[in-house]
Amino acid sequence: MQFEKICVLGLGYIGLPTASTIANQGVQVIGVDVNPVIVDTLRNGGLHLHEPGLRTLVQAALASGKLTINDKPENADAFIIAVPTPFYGNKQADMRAVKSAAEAIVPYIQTGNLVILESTSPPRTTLDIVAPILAKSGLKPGEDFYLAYSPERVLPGQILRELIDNARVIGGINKESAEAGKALYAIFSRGEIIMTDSTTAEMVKLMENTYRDVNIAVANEFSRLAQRFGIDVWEAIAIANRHPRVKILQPGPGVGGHCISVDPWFLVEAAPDITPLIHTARKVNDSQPQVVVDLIQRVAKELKGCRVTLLGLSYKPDVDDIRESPALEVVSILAEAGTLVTVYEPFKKAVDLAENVILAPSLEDAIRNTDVIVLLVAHTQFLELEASYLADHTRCRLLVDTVNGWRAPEWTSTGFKIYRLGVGKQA
Ligand code: SAJ
Repeated sequence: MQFEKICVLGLGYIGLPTASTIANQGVQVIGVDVNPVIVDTLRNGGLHLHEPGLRTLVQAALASGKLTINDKPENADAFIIAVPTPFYGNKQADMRAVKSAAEAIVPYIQTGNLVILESTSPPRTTLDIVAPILAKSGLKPGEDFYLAYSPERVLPGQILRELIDNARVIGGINKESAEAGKALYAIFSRGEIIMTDSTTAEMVKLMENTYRDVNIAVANEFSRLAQRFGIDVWEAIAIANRHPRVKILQPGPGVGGHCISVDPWFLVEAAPDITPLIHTARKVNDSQPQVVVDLIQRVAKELKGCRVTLLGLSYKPDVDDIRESPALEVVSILAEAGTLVTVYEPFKKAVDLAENVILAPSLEDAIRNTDVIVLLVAHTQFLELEASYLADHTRCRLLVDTVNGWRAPEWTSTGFKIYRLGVGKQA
């Protein structure tokens, strides 16, 4: 199958890099987003998200004239849907964006076209939700046009490299659709392209992230056990991981991001009677911010009125993404308890936080007048902080490290008292 023009719906963390990468291969791409702020920002040469290398990639695509930005689709050879699939408060998948993207394609789809869904979705979404919507065009899915599911599996922070190098899964609603999908990704993918059916491809994606969530949950539970039994979980994990068949992940303040903290719920929602382990893992990880707050309370003695500085707000190191970040939960539990919270997040200039929470413009401002400093996110710039620098900029000597980011001996010899998550014995 030949692709002269491709329409990418959704210009977020996945859609924008994908659209730009394809355009940079010389194919005409229409990038579509329903958010006028995103459309305007991109058209004016700006960027609405932070991802290493993305600015250069997008600018090259726009400058070449191969990428154009629009607020609605147009006729094309292929349509890629890369819109968000969040969940509602009750943990049910919110499929409105997928449905409206599919609806938006209906007037433009033509015989011989290919439609690919990339958004992470509950099992059978391609068959039971997307196919019937597209069939409103009068064309038959799988017969008159190809339809496939291909999950994005790139790691935020590494998106541009992984987009090209990772193995790709293409699940077609029939073999011809999988073949058409393979031809599309062959435009830019250097990884292996594996063909299967659409529901298997949906499950593969959910299984990958659920597997990781469950494994992080066990690491978090180990950190609680370590605390209780007076050992250092980080030391114990490092030793256990020398076993050739053991690879325990890292405990921390919880699991955030738009993927791992969301996707397992799609399986729990789809089959609650047979997913007790997946459900419990989610609850363990979601309760980890409370474990962090309990640790802060032990250090601060009294949360009410105590000045606490939190370093980092994003869901993981060196990204600006705060979606589902456990750090936000730590902020709100502390603020609720009457703690005077100051946050410093180097990747964010503005964040909507509770009224009494201060977002400091710089590290110096954040630490100047505080009682406890808490390392919540292992941003490189925090890990590189020297104990002597901190000692010179604050009178606070109480540190809480939730990510094993600071080597205790260096800090204690400079006069700090350091409390680490998952460490029941003090340095
Ligand atoms: N985390 C831990 N301990 C660990 C590893 C991670 O607490 O040992 C936490 C992180 O701090 C973060 C969360 O888990 O809050 C998720 O971070 P992550 O780096 O594990 O994953 P994501 O959400 O950035 O990206 C994942 C990836 N999936 C897998 O590694 C199986 C990525 O490949 C997917 O494309 C992405 O989800 C997605 O879009 O689904």
